[in-house]
Amino acid sequence: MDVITLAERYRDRLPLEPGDRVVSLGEGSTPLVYADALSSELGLDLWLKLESMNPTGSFKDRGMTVAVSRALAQGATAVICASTGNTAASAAAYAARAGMEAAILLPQGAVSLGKLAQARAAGARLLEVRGTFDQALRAASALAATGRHVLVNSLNPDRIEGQKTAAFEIAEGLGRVPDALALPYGGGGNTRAYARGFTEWDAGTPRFLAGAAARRGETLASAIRIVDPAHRAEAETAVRDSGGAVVALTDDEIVDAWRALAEQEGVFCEPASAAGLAAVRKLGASGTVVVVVTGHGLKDPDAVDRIAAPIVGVDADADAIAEGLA
Ligand code: AN7
Repeated sequence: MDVITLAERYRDRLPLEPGDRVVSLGEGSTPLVYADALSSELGLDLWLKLESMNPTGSFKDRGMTVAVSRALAQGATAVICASTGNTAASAAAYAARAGMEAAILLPQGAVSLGKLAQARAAGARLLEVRGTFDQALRAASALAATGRHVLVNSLNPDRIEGQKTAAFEIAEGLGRVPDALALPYGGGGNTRAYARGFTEWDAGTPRFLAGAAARRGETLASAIRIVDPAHRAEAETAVRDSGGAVVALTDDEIVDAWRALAEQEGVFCEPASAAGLAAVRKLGASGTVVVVVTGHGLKDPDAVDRIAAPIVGVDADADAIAEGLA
């Protein structure tokens, strides 16, 4: 038995041809879990869509299965992306599975440990660009335009097509479209993907709460350290049309939400992934609310020093241990 791919579940809604080889790692079908403690705290019905449970630990895999499958079908032998880390980890894994090369441009000193480890392990060509993510993305697009590499950033429309399937799963899982949907807003590709997904599902659209870093260029949430969102116009129009809002968040607000997810719900995500919850807490919402948890906590172990208590050393002795626990 092979894995059930997104392409099989949503075959009629994705741009894949019947004969195409689908490059899949079993992405999608992620858990939608009820958040008891946070629901009580906020006075609403809060659900968490754990996109952190995708094969490489982030929502990017939904888009990457489609983008890499299409690149393969078109005869490409190499993909390229610029990335704050999760696109890199995903592109590296799916390219490896497809037998393709992956070239990855990283903003200097700005990608967390786990994501780098994933991309390196898959054998991707990693280049650290002396510059920001925004500069690296422009360079990746320019190189892709010369022909050998297919760009697998979300400027590639196949990425958005794949990512829209998360909206389908949420509507199916709840048996209805939620009243609000909150998620992090970096480049805006994912916001756009959810908007498209709910539009195609054709049963109403939730209010979108898009949590962005107030200080985009400096936030500790390195995944969304993006100054100039590639999808700003479309993403913000979709948010506005839904009656929702873009919510500018301080790092303290993001860290508080991140701690609440881990300590109150047992959901360990990377800091950027808490921006959806932070947006709900800041702006308020009502009814049935889905918070999208976009990436796994193990991606960014260094960040844990910001929330967790230090580890205490003890002798292997019951009295000393009891004292250590006091
Ligand atoms: C965990 O990997 O841009 O608003 O290069 O890794 O669609 O950009 C990652 C973005 C949210 C923002 N949560 O999504 C990349 C990259 C996590 C992320 C976002 C990202 P978009």
